[in-house]
Amino acid sequence: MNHPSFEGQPTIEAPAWVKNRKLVDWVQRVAAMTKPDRIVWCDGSQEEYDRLCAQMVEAGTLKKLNPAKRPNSYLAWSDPSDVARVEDRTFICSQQREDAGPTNNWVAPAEMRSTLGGLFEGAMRGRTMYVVPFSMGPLGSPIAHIGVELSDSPYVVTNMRIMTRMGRKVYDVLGEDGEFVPCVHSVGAPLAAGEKDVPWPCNATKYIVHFPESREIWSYGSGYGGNALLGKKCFALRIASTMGRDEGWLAEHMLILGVTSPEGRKHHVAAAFPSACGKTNFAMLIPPEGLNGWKISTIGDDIAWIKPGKDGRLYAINPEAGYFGVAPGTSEKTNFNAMATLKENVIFTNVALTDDGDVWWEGMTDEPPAHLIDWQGKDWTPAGAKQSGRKAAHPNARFTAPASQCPSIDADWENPAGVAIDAFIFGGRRSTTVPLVTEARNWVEGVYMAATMGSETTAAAAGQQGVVRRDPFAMLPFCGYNMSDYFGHWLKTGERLEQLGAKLPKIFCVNWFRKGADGKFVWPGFGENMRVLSWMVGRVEGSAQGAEHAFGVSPHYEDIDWSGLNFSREQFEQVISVDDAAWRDELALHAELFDTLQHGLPPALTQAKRTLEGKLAA
Ligand code: SAT
Ligand code: MN
Repeated sequence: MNHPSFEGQPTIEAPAWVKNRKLVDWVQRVAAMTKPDRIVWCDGSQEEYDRLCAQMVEAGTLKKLNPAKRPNSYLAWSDPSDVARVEDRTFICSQQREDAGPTNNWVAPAEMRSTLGGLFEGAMRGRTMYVVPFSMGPLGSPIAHIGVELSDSPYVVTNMRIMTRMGRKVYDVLGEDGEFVPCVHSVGAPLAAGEKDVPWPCNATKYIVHFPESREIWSYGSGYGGNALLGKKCFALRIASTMGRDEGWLAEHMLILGVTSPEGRKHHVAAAFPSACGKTNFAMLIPPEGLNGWKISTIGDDIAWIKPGKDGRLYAINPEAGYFGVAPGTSEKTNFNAMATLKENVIFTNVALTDDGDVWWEGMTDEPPAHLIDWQGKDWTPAGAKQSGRKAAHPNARFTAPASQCPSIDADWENPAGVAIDAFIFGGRRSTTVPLVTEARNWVEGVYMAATMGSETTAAAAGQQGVVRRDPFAMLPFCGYNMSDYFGHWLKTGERLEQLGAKLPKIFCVNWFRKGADGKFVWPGFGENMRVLSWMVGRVEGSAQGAEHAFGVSPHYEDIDWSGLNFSREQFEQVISVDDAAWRDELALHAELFDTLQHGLPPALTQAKRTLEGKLAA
């Protein structure tokens, strides 16, 4: 198939296997605007991946790691200013401001299009524009959707090949007139003729823009993670959440796991935690000593697409094909399965380089190596770090690894029909107030818990860390529409399922992060979280006991299986207790949130709040 060239532009010859006219037209239009030197239609092959990696090694973007230690793996160091998502530069440009809601940055679509027009004009000069077709979800699954990203970053192409089903097969599913979400990405660093490139091009000006009505994504100025791998937060959460609102399904910031009891009964759980709060660890959990009869299998570690089935149950798929996980803190002890997943075929970003050509990060081993090159390319020694406090790896350093390499991967992880969800878990990072685990007494109370969730901020987003902010459903940075309407959508989903006569999934709220007077975490977390999970399974099956308090049901000390762990009644009290004064303050913060979200806030939630206040006063 040949297409006419136009002035000043390279000939856009789509390969014969690209049959989608709309796609070819769009590529032409974006090329005419961004003016790349050449266009490469990616096929997703291993040869293409290897070639791009070799090119990036040549350009200094990647270092090839020692193949004896870490076969087929690479290390990228980003520009020090481009290390996390930029929430204040992320925009939802719906026609109506109210449709973006008070928690999103909104700019009128016409105004934003004119801004983007200026930024993208000639933005890819001197670079290659890659056409990256990808499927979020198993190819052809009724829950999956297709996107195409045009990017001038080979780092994006190689990461997208790990994170999504990327390549030629997508065109077969797309056919001549299939729908796709168009995603345009530029690092925003055009090259003048003969100008030498830098290893990590980016721009101080950043725009991460979503047009929910036309389902478009435009990203400018960053090469990093959620800013640039547009299938992930931009498509699979912000755009997909609006698709879900319109079509009656859910796109959530959730891991998905299978939990099999010692008796062989299997359940599925989807759990929402904010970025860098341990979703990957929880999804790959290995049961501790004493609970070895239990088994956890991994379906996804970050995003769930969930659609109601005809039987009234909710079926979830993981739209991704890889993990973009936080490296620091990951070790054989904290996440054995992740470490096994990282043995080969990995792209590391912003971790440290060892003298023998491997990687290291804080928490990977008890003893740091005697010498490293840190993520900024500087010499690093443990003694030097003690003095300067400088980390070898950036706190938001990441690994990109294929999901198929995870030893705990669930047999159904690519099942196009998804898995039926039995329970939802919502969790934040809170050093005080919120108990280890609480079960909501009903769907509305569960939605209330999730809606009012708070969490201390982490390094996954630029900005101050460790301050509590409300993060409803762990979706604050990811909901593509009005948060109040999103709550309404959850309530409606529950009503619809109930009408179908199905048993609704139970909803739990957890907090692994309560601290004692010494400032240390009281709950050991990681594998020990299995004890909490097994209690939840007992509640789902109707066998486990609990104590009712103002906010729901929590276990007594006796209701948890403590075999193999020394955890005293007093320690348990520290993580499970409900302090009335602290909760009165907490409810005042819920009131603040509800004030902000007033417009369109479902009355059922205001009512739920009044009920809780009544119970607390009683
Ligand atoms: O940078 S990402 O959005 O991909 C990771 C995260 O913040 O969860
Ligand atoms: Mn995430």
